[in-house]
Amino acid sequence: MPQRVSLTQFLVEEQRTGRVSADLRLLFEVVAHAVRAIGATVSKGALLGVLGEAGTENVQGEVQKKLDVIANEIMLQSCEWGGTLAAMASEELETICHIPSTLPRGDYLLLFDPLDGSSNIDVNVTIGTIFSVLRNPQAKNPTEADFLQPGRDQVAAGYAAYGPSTQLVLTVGEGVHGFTLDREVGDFIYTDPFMAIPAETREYAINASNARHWEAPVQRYIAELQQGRDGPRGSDFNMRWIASMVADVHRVLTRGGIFMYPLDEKCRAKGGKLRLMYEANPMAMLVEQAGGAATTGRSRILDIIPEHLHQRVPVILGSRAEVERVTSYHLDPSS
Ligand code: AHM
Ligand code: MG
Repeated sequence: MPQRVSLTQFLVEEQRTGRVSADLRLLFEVVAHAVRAIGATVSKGALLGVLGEAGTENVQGEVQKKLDVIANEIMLQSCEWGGTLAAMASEELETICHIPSTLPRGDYLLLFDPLDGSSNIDVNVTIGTIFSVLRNPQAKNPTEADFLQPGRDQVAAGYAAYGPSTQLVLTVGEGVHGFTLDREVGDFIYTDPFMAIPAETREYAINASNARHWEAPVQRYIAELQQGRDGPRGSDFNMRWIASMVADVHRVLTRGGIFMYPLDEKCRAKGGKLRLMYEANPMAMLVEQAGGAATTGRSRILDIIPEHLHQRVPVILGSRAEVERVTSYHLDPSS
């Protein structure tokens, strides 16, 4: 029987090589504990009465599902006591959340989307948790401004996918590593070392119902793909859209492809659909670490200097050659 390496063993070995600090190791353990708890709640669904709407709206005016609220509470409560964090920020909270003064504080900032893909909760389709780790740039109480660091400065990033299996995927800037939850044992097992996005792809993901709102470069790119072997690409492409960024990005990391939530007329006033700090940045770090690329169509996501905690950005990520092609169409004035 092949030797099974648990997340704990993986992290201890990473700490020994110096790639992961003791505090970061503990932070990963704490996040893993939280996502196990969220995954267990998600998997019970209607049996726990956790489906449906919570009857509230979040700071961004979006209707909250019960599981959005529950997952947010689990992340906050699970992560505050570890002693490695100075503050947290969440999609579901208007502003940052300090670690209570009764608890020890650490040097890291944690940002998360506690339950990504909320529209899929009630239909039993894969959803996830996305997180990003930054350094607290000052010794005292961090402010919201301290969170506004470009994605290239992330210390770590990752996500959990609650699908047929629960998977945890993370990076500390030295490759992307995937773990699968052994539910009976309760351990994440190292199943996907050094995940790499295949360079060649024939698969794309975009919400095609927004087609009439897209900008010309996106219209051109998708039209070329849809012409298949009769068009300029000379090859047939397949389309997938799960409407859970975690699930769509997980597929891209696993078998390649391109994922796009571009700027369009519908979301232009907000700057995009997806949030920079706890959706685009962590996914961009993972994708780049897996050999892919991530841009807004015009510039590298990880180089954006954030202006707001809940800032939105266009997102185009995945197999490098495809992302570069879409980006070149955006930069080509004739497109
Ligand atoms: P959420 O964090 O509120 O769930 O919103 C983000 C989700 C992404 O997971 C997904 O890619 C996108 O929104 C789906 O958008 P659409 O409803 O336009 O398909
Ligand atoms: Mg989300």
